Amino acid sequence: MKRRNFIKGLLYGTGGTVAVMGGFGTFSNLNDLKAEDKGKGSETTVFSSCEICRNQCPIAVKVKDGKVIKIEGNPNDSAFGGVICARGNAGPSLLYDPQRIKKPMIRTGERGQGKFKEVSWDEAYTYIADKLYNIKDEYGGEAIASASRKGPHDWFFRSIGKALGSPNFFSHEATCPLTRSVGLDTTFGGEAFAADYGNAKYLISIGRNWFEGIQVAQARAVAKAISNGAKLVVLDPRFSVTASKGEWLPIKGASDLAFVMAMANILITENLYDQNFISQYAEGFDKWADEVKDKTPEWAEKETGISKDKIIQITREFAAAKPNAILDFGWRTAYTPNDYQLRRAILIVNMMIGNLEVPGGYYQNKSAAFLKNFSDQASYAKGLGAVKQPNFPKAAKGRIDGTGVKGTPGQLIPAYDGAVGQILESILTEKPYPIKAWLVHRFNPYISITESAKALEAFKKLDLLVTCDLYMTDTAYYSDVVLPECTYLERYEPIFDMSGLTPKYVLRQPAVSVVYPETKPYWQIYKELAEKMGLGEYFEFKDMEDYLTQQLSPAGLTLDQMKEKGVWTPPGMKPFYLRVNDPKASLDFVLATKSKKIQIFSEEVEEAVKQGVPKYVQYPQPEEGKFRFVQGKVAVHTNAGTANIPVLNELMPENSLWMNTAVGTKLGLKDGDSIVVSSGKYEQKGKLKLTEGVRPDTVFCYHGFGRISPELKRAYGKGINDNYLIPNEIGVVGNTVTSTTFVAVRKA
Ligand SMILES: Nc1nc2c(c(=O)[nH]1)N[C@H]1C(S)=C(S)[C@@H](COP(=O)(O)OP(=O)(O)OC[C@H]3O[C@@H](n4cnc5c(=O)[nH]c(N)nc54)[C@H](O)[C@@H]3O)O[C@H]1N2
Ligand SMILES: Nc1nc2c(c(=O)[nH]1)N[C@H]1C(S)=C(S)[C@@H](COP(=O)(O)OP(=O)(O)OC[C@H]3O[C@@H](n4cnc5c(=O)[nH]c(N)nc54)[C@H](O)[C@@H]3O)O[C@H]1N2
Ligand code: SF4
Ligand SMILES: [Mo]
Repeated sequence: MKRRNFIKGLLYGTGGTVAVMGGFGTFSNLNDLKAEDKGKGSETTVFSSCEICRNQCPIAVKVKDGKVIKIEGNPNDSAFGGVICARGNAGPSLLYDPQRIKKPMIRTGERGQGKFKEVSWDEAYTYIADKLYNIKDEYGGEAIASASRKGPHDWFFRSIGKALGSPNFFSHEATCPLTRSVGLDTTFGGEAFAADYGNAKYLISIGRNWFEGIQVAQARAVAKAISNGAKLVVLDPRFSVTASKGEWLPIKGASDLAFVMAMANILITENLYDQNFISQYAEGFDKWADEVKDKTPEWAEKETGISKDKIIQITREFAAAKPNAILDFGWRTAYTPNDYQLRRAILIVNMMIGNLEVPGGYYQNKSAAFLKNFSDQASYAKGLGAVKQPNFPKAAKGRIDGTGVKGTPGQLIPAYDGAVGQILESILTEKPYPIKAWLVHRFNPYISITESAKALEAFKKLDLLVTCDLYMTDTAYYSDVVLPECTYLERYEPIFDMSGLTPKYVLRQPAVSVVYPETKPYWQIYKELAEKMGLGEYFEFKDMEDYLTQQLSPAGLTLDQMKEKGVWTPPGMKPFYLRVNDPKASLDFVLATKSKKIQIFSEEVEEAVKQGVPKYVQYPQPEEGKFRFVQGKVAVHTNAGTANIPVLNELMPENSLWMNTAVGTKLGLKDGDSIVVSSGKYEQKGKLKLTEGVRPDTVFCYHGFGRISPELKRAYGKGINDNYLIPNEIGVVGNTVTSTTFVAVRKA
């Protein structure tokens, strides 16, 4: 394969052919599959969805002689336009990678020594079942924690711990968009909101990097807005690909709230905000106006490093484009401890230009359940059903992270997600009580949660660590039991609700039989484990076709119908914005707060953290010789998930530390130097990249490198693990905190 051709096909192309690297395993119908030998002898297309990241973009998988030869975007979905991203092309490279884990394994040596024996599934289940029941008997079911990347697997995966009486479930969200979710919840009364980038005339990003932190439909929508003449402004301490498409404002890290509050100040003093919108739909505006009274552009210039004239200019332009302008609410929103206040402030400034439920603004996702409220839309409301589960036993104790406790910050944390960083703390301190077992699915706490060394210490203290993954990840390497899943190209999954301006359902189905005969889909793994443990009653379905039928039939849809196009939206339905024809339309069904108003002042937030409107918190700036350390995504890798996938590893085998050229030169450092980056307690070795594209007081690296599992033979030992350097600070709403650590850099 020529690397250039591969790259050419990647981003906005039609999906280049990815050469399949590595050998083929034996095919078998052991598992998921009645997809038998789709496409034997001839080329066929199977519509499914990608999982190289959790966006689940719709795909068209080209299969020839029972093998995946190419993946393209599913042309049946206009928002995606038949396009996938660079990483999505790498599906076959993952599928046929001989370095995937192929059999269940049980640890035989010391933890972290990497000694395992291959076992049968039955032995693996028996081992886990015995350990879990012993731990439950000795410490109570609450000593079992479960953590996964949020997704459809949760329903199956979480059933094990729940059935044993544990309240301790965690998604990865605290490391990702949790502060945004809390911001949305406390301001609008729900999380299911999105931005209509494609129709915006003005876009301001606060770190949101659409062209490297990719979701294909969003990247296309932003690109469309720009090509239609929208202005893009990007606040980021480093020059991202997105910044290169607009005006880059290299803001001081952790100071964004000052910029946003100054925008509010200007909108008020220059009378540029939408008073009608605010008085009809919002409450608590006076308290906010009071709070931002002294947040002048002059003040914000000192905090952010962006000139007052620039802040005024941007705010005026933003207001002039109202209501078709978006101050973006971010995605990975874990910069500072109080990040959720930044997210609330962003939402409030948006509401000051009245951009809710209009094209080019924010909107509530139009799910079937939502549409039922509107007589002219109800015919499109085809809601999915769910497989029923009996009630789980009530947990004897509260959660370790205090989620749900009234009058504390825990009150604000969604119980579904929790504060995943707390698991490390509770294992080590045994407070509020010990955690003895950790079940991990599709998640790599070593790389993904802050303070990797603490994760290793915590792993060592556990009685049971189980990891289900595709690879022998760093966390798997320290586990007692490793469970090999088959890939997304080899399995069914529940229907994915991707509703936006219309309802949308996306199918995942196997394109080929399992490549490695002893790998299984998660639904089967957890169903079989539950049955082994005498908990089969929680898995009331025969197989995934049965599960999908139970899901689809209430919507009047069939599995065959879903297979035809891979995606479904109600035929004939137009994008639904509530205020497009009537700017005074009721938003009673959009705003699920008690008062049915936008809570600029939130009583709930006041009760939980004594800050009913967002207040400014000033974070320290790095002293001479130190740098603020920030991180982010790169277009050709997903988080901690792809560093070892052959073609993606070939494209980018490691990261480097970005430092401002003038500063580096002054320190006697050269581009490409081997360096040590130190946060005091912890150090990482890596390579230096000198660039104009980062503030002089900041260093940056791409996330997901510096892997310690020798079984990741391509990625092992390469690059810098950002989370090795960052302390495991738990933010106000349970979030991790990744932009307030300072580091020093020296030649290795
Ligand atoms: N190619 C690719 N696409 C992905 C992913 C991936 O791994 N790879 N991951 C997916 C996931 S899980 C997510 S959450 C999204 C993430 O999408 P984004 O949130 O857009 O991406 P990040 O790269 O995490 O963060 C964006 C930027 O924040 C900047 N930044 C850091 N600290 C600060 C600060 O204090 N202030 C400001 N203004 N900027 C700061 C960083 O320099 C970085 O450029 O992308 C998704 N899409
Ligand atoms: N310092 C710092 N920390 C960060 C970030 C940062 O920018 N800076 N980014 C944060 C963000 S936004 C996120 S979302 C998290 C991501 O954290 P994670 O959710 O841990 O990362 P992922 O890359 O999504 O992959 C997790 C694991 O899932 C496995 N996997 C992939 N597909 C499958 C499958 O089909 N089945 C199974 N069983 N496993 C599978 C992969 O092999 C990988 O080991 O990290 C966060 N941590
Ligand atoms: S954004 Fe890329 S990697 Fe993620 S699901 Fe979509 S095509 Fe796959
Ligand atoms: Mo994320």
